[in-house]
Amino acid sequence: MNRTQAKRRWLLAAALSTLAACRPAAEVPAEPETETPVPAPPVVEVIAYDFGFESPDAIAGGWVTLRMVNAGAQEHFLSVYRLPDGVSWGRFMDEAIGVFGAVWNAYAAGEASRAETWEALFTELPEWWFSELDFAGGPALTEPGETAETTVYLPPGTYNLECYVKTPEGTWHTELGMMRELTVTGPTAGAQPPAADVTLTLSNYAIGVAGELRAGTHTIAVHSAETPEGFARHDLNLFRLGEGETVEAIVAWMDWMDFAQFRAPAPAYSLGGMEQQSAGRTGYLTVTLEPGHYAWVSEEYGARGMVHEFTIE
Ligand SMILES: [Cu+2]
Repeated sequence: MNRTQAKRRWLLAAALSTLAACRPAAEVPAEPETETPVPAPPVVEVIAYDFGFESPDAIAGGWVTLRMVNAGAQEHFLSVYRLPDGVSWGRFMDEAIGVFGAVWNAYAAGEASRAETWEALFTELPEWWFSELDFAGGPALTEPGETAETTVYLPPGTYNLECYVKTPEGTWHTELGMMRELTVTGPTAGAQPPAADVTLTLSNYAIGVAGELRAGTHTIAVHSAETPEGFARHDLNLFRLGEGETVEAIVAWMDWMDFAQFRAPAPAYSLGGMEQQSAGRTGYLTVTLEPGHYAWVSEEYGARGMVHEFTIE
């Protein structure tokens, strides 16, 4: 290398270093993140099968994502509710489920009319059934082979996991084993629910929709604003309607007091939703929507107008 070449090299290096010094600030590597990330809720997997739940005996509470895998051949859901303090799962089975069974069996045997049976449920079930059960939500009706999840808040306590769809022959899934005790221990530190892009508000008796449902994945907040006058609390089931399938047929099928109804299979494809929540609760569900025709349908209050049909282009 002669002196001229060396000088050119030096000039080039100097020019490059000047350019580097003039880089816009945006290209300077950012400072490392110092904020503590908010922990996502832990995922609790529950396998629903024909007929039972495979789930942990005990979990930590707080915000929890309940993921239900339907490994069965019939639709299942995962209703999750906390028993009153001092009521053990065994006592719950005797005093609530036992009473429900006796009232239902009298109805099935033709010893009581539908109206009398309805009345008997309100008079014979323990008062705490109506006032103290804390319905926390959970994945609603889900087609065999599908997985559905909800993120809900679980305070410590004793819970019941339940699915009461009927078999094609008319037997409650609960009678066949779809009831399971779950113990929830002290809250998980700091877990927060996901951010929602759509909110569905359930009141007496309407579904309020805030936000827009488009093709893709959504996190939907479902807020139960009021306690309905009926047997069940507010819930929402999501269905995809095929050719010729109607919301009217789903609403008729949801009538669990009709012996011929609420038997698997459902009259449309079920994609989860939010099981019953006590008033004041908000739960979150994540769903991926492809183009098609859909409906949100309340189990007990669909006949009172709690349905919402929508189309994804
Ligand atoms: Cu079931």
